[in-house]
Amino acid sequence: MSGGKRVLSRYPKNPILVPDKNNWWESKAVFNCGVLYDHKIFHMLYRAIGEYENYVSRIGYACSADGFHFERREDIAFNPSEQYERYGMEDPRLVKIGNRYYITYVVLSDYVRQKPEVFTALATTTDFRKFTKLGIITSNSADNKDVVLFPERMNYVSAGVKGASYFSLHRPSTWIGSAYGVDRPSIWLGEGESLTSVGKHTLLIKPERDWEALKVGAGIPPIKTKKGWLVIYHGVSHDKVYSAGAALLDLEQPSRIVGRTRSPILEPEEPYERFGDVNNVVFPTGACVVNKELYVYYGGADKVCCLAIANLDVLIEHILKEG
Ligand code: BMA
Repeated sequence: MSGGKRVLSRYPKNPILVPDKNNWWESKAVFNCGVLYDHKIFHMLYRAIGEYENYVSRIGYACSADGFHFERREDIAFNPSEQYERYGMEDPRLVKIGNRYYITYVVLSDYVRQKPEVFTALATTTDFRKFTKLGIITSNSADNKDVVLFPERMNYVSAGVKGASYFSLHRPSTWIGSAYGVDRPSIWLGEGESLTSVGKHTLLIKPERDWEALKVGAGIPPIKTKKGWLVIYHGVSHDKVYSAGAALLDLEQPSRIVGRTRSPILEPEEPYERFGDVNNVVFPTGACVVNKELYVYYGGADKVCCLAIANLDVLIEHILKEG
């Protein structure tokens, strides 16, 4: 067992959320959940599939007082009201900026089986009941998913001028080739003056090792720690195995990587990670810090929601040690 795998421990009673066969929109799969801990409540938005005919995803809401036992709402949390959402809303990621919650989620230009173009959209809420849709935030022809927002606006000084920017991580799959300096889909740092306009893009994390050789994508929204912004991302191997790695970004200059794990901190091992609608997938999409412990929520085999926990300091030391 590699050192990395000892850093993160699976919750022994995984999975924490399974399909509800009595509820039409979430009867087949519930996975890839965004989770946020705020005012002693764990808020969860999760991707749900209720019929396989067109593999359309919807988004459900659940909440918990302890992070392990989630109570779900019976109705769809987040209804497709816009034309761009009609083929599915996938992989919600959640952050709180100021006093609002923001959700980035994937939308498709057509049904999954038609090989649609992929975009990411943004929405906001204050109560998880009423959502305001802010539209698509990624550019055309970029096939862009795995978009996560940093939870705050960051100040900078450039040429003596003070400013503030919003940062995000995103994965434009078509940005490959010599013009982009990378030959596999990679994680880019986006920077903009608002959450919906991102003007500057910097290549950040590209595949380097076998377990992430095919592509990488951001997982959880970055978490601010004393040693840097903590990023947990997924990597896909040539055998299409989805594992998770971690990195630390400089607090003031997030384009600078200060540490990155060489081997995965989580790999599909348990049956609920190895066998599902897509086999061999661990797909982290949310994390919270509670009493110095990091709760990492992830999808297992595109079928269920799972949890693994690390001591935050131990994980950070591990990332810095790996280089
Ligand atoms: C990615 C996304 C995720 C999914 C993963 C594994 O491209 O579609 O929602 O969990 O593939 O199938």
